[in-house]
Amino acid sequence: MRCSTLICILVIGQGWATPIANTTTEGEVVVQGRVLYTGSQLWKTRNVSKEQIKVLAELRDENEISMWGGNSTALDILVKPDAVNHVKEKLNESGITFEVVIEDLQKAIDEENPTEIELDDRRGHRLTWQAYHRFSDILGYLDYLAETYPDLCTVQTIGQSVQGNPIKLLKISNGNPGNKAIWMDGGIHAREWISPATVTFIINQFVSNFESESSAVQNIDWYITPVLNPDGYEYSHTRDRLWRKNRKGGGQCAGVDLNRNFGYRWGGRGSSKNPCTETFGGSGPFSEPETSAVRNFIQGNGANWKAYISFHSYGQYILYPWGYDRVVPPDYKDLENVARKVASAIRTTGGSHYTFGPAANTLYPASGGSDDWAKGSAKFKYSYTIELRDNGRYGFVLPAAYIQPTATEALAAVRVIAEAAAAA
Ligand code: 0X9
Ligand code: ZN
Repeated sequence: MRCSTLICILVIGQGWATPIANTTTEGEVVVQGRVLYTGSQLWKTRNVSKEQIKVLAELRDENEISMWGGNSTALDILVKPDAVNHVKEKLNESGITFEVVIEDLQKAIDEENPTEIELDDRRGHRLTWQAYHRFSDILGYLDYLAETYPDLCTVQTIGQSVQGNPIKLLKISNGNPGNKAIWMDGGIHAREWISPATVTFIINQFVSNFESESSAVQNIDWYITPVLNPDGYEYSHTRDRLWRKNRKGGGQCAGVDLNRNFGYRWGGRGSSKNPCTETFGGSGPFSEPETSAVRNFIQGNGANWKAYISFHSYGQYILYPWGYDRVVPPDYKDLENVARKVASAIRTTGGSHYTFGPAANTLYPASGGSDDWAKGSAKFKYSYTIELRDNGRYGFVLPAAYIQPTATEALAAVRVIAEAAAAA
């Protein structure tokens, strides 16, 4: 940190050295070990039929596009620079309507995160909610909390990632023995930077204004892991902004999708056996240290678990089980009612529209998710995946200026879930 008397400049990014260009087998340009997305475009397609989806799937298999988010009503695709003309032809030929949302993804990436921010006389930690921070800043913040609020906050390491990074868990508790418990995690998917930023924002609000929170919030034991996939998170900062999985293995086909690795109906629809794909579920349920750390902690801890919340991005959804297929649990009405209240609290707080519903029906079937395991195996009454902003204007590359508005809405969401948990 560079400091004058009152103002500190926090340097967040890393410097650039002389560029040496390389190309991956995927056709991406790598400069100084960093994947560049110069000329890649984000397109939004509309109302894609089952037949038209096949065209997109072919283009994906030929490595001309990759799927980002949304569902068939509005599906976002990333078009590789060399494929722009061919994909345009293909889409026109098959009657798929689309609009270009980001002309040059690398430019959007370069503008997403300020590298220097000014801070007023800050002591004790480097975390802000004006920029996306590196894993070390987030860890430093958790340690700062444990030191500064020893009666309220404790930090423990519940496991180690594939590359040996600590999976840290913050417990916020007033120590009341009758408390119910809520689990929150962020950063299961590396590139969804808004997720850890939102989780730490919620932590900050709870801890620094604990007395002004509702009695429901105060009388819950909060167990919070802001970055469940630290290796992937760091990799998305230093090497490839669009990295999703953990960093198991190496080379072109590294990584397991941690949200396909949880052990409830593992290996079913929407998860892949091919390590080279984005949705590889791993060699077996809980094969990964990051997911097994969650299972071991939750199963061994004996807390009175009531709600499980996983933060992801993007698309603005409140999803509840099941995700593995288009079916719902017997008490889905309870989950639906809370989800409706969550959506309305978000709307009132920040104006954003969040769609709610069972995950497989609302988004797509995908097995091995944390939400399904929490509901199906660990028997949490309420289990949600919250897909944060936005709706595909920036997608994963959401500018840092949106952290505070997004997280303020999410805080309202969590308060609603706390009320439901307290009453459960
Ligand atoms: O596909 C996912 O893992 C989640 N979407 S994301 O764009 N963040 O990757 C949705 C998961 C919903 N839950 C289940 N399918 N279980
Ligand atoms: Zn995700």
